[in-house]
Amino acid sequence: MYVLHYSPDSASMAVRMVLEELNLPHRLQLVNREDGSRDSAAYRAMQPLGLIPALETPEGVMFETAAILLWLADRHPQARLAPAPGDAARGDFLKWFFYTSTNLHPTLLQVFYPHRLIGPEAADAVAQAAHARFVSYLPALEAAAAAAPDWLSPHRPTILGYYLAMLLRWMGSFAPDSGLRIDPADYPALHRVLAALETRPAAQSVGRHEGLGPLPFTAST
Ligand SMILES: N[C@@H](CCC(=O)N[C@@H](CS)C(=O)NCC(=O)O)C(=O)O
Repeated sequence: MYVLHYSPDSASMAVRMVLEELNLPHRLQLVNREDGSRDSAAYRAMQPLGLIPALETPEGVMFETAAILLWLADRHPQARLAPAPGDAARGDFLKWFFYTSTNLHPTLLQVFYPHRLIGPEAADAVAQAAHARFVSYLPALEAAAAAAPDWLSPHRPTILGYYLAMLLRWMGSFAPDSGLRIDPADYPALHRVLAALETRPAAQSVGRHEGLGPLPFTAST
């Protein structure tokens, strides 16, 4: 039995959707982000930085969203949520999956939490700069998605699709006058992936439980 340490509308969301997508029995363990439980020795033993998510598996604890998603896809290859090792498309998929986890995700965190990097006097400038960098990453991804490869397509769910959908949901959540909002409709191929994914039972079910609204990925448009 998997145990997902989660918090609503946090990075556990994509993992939870993929667990649902794979119909894997799992228990949810809410991590309270306010009461310091992320800093407990027990939680740090699972996730050394105290971040969400962590996934307990029969073979040990997994952490880092991208690692968990890839591990799940590889463990359950019949669902084809990612090209399997040995598949000719594996290389292309890996490039864009790591592009997302090493560029988009950390940069997004700087947009949301600039004060973790710098004092209040420069926090706004850091957020704006990180936003510009995040935007600069999107045209290449949009071009990759335009070819609707099996690993990022509106025709099938994939771990890269869920990962990107989550990140773009958050970037779409800023107020229009903040200068930080990204409208996924500006990226039509990616938008098609998000619009298809958000209708899936897995996304809808998690969306209901976590209060993400009826269109969890494109509502900002
Ligand atoms: N690189 C980590 C980042 C995870 C992360 O930043 N999680 C956020 C939630 S979205 C978190 O735990 N933040 C702690 C907090 O509440 O401040 C991963 O991909 O798992």
